[in-house]
Amino acid sequence: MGNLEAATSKMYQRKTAIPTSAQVSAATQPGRFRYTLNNNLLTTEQRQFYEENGYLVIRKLVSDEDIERFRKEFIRICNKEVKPLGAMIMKDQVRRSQSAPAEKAVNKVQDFQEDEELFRYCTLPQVLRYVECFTGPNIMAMHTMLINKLPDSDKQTFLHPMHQDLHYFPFRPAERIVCAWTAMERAHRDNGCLVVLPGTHTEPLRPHGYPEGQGSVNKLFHGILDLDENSPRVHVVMEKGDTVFFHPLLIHGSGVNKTSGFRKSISCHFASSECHYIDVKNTVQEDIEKEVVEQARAKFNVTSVDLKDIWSFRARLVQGERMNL
Ligand SMILES: O=C(O)CCC(=O)C(=O)O
Repeated sequence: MGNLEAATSKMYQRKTAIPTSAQVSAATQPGRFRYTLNNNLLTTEQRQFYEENGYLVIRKLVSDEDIERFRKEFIRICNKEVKPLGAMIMKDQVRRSQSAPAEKAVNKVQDFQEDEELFRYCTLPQVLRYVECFTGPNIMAMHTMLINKLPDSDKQTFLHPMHQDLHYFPFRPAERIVCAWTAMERAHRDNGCLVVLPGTHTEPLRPHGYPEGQGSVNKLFHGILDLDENSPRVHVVMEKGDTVFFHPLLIHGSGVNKTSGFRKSISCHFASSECHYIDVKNTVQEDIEKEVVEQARAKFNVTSVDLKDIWSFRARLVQGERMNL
């Protein structure tokens, strides 16, 4: 058994294994609301907005104090003072070759589920109250990221091409998955705020890859290959602590950072623990499976790991009961 599998089986034994489809579809509201569940938190207008647009911004949800703690932990990780198990520390391709200091070269810390300080983000009660409106009460944190959008180089490597997050996820249903993305400083057009195509969460998953001519060379920053560049876009300008919740089929991305500062954000994709894994063979997700599995096998030096193992390793229960994921 390799390191990853051993860690997975030791740490993540399922509490229960209850069949899912009936429960998940029972949780789906018939008729008016498809993407949100009945709750006592969202106003009808907020629900309607998410139903129509696929995203919802909640102002000032995360405190300055928490954000400062996340920022300090990010610097500790960059400086290798802490090395969270399984975390991927991704350096920008251009800055890496220029041997810039670590915090000026690291553009992403992914899979920080083993870092207690950063993972606190995924357990913040004020975030989970909103998450529950989309996932229901049994909540898994599935995918974590702290993005440090670096000042642009002439190669435009900090652009995040337009994509649908479901491209990366081998679990369903999409309606019971939501991303929470919190601005760690003001995010605006000049430093590469999120850009969304409202309403695209109602469309199917599209083929993704490395789009040509967009300047993005960073590993696994996939984009939609046949995107209509004229589709109406919204630049989601956010203040520090503002949090946007969005659907995994919503087409989104972010532009280059034209300022001399950084643009940091912390995010987590949450899913109902009643979601189930799917086999992505012969689907538009087949290629991403190969790339992710190859990357994990190289990183953990194991040969027998598969996509489901990788996701089980990342997944953490943050509220309620663990069912299928
Ligand atoms: O933070 C960004 O710049 C982009 C994030 C993004 O696209 C994502 O989380 O899927």
